[in-house]
Amino acid sequence: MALKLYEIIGSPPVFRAMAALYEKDLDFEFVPVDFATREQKTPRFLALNPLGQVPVFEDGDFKLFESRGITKYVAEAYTDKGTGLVFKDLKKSAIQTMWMEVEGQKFDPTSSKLTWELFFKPIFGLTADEAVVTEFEEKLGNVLDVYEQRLMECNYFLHQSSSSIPNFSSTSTAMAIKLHGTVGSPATFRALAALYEKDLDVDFIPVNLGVNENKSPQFLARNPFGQVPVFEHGDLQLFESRAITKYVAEAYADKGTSLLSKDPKKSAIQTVWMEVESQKFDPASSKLTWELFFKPLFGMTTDETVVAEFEKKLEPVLDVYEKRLTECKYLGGDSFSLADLHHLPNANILMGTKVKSLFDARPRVSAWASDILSRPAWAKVTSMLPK
Ligand SMILES: N[C@@H](CCC(=O)N[C@@H](CS)C(=O)NCC(=O)O)C(=O)O
Repeated sequence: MALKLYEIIGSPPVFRAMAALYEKDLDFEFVPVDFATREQKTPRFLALNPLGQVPVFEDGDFKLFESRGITKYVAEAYTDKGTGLVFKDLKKSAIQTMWMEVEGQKFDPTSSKLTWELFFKPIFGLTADEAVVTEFEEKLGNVLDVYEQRLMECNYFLHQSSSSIPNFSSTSTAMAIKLHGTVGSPATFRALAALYEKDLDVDFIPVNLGVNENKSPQFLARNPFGQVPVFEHGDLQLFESRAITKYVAEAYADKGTSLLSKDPKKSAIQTVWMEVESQKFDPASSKLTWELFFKPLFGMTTDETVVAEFEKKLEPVLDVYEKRLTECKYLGGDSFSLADLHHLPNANILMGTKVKSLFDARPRVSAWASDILSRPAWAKVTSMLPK
């Protein structure tokens, strides 16, 4: 079947998708997209990717966007070809997902800023902003410190031949589940939402961020980034909320609400929209929750310029959602899935701020938000908040 990659050479996300295709030794056709004439914003291209970005991947009549959605599909659809890129074992795969989340949430935002300042700006005749470079070099340095420590434990983030891969005992799904977290933390609430959708009993261990309990040596041993939540299930320990939700969805596939489809193509589409949440919705909505909710809570002053800037970034994302929700009831397809669930913490906070008007202005987005926010599992999560 013909494989096609819509691309512009030099784009990091295109190179990410190409790297996976080449690791899998797959023949594919390049379809160049002419950025000079803004071909990526034409109706024909927007029908392939409503975000108007490359890469887009076609496997016959199956179409995907978001580079990490593409690499994951390629790795899973062509498991027996070329390099093995993902583990089938549930727990090993969970550890891999956790480090993939670290790349998406921590390495990419900092390294992309630096590639823009130090590589792309000079190419376009623009001047690098040294203050931004210094700020993001420091942030990247912190991530690379964690990588340095991790790479002392294994050759790659998780390598088959490494002796340090835990030989996971066959944890019974009935074993106690622990979640170290903080009430009100969006990431903690995201993990809890998945656990409650699955109707699971959780031993919740509160972590006091106010006294920096998350930076204690004991906590850093569980999550070197010193952040909540951390999940424990038998000998498996995970951080990064979206890695936790994915493990919970897969380990308890047949319990409670189904959160990920077992059909490979449907699950690939859900992954695409999970990536859209992580790469587009989360960066804008997290800035807005910080300015409009957390800052006032901590006695700090909201910066209205930042609010205006990030409202402008959130709007086109919500426009894409509005259109998507004309095609199906939920973002990932016709049923509720992790693609919707991952939005809950920030959407819930924003509904109590002036940003609610951006949701209200889009009827389908507004109906979708009310629908997902009224789920009993989410009500159970928010009932933990002080009254
Ligand atoms: N990408 C991470 C983000 C985790 C995160 O930002 N946690 C916050 C609370 S919502 C935290 O622990 N902050 C304390 C800190 O960074 O020192 C995830 O999804 O788990």
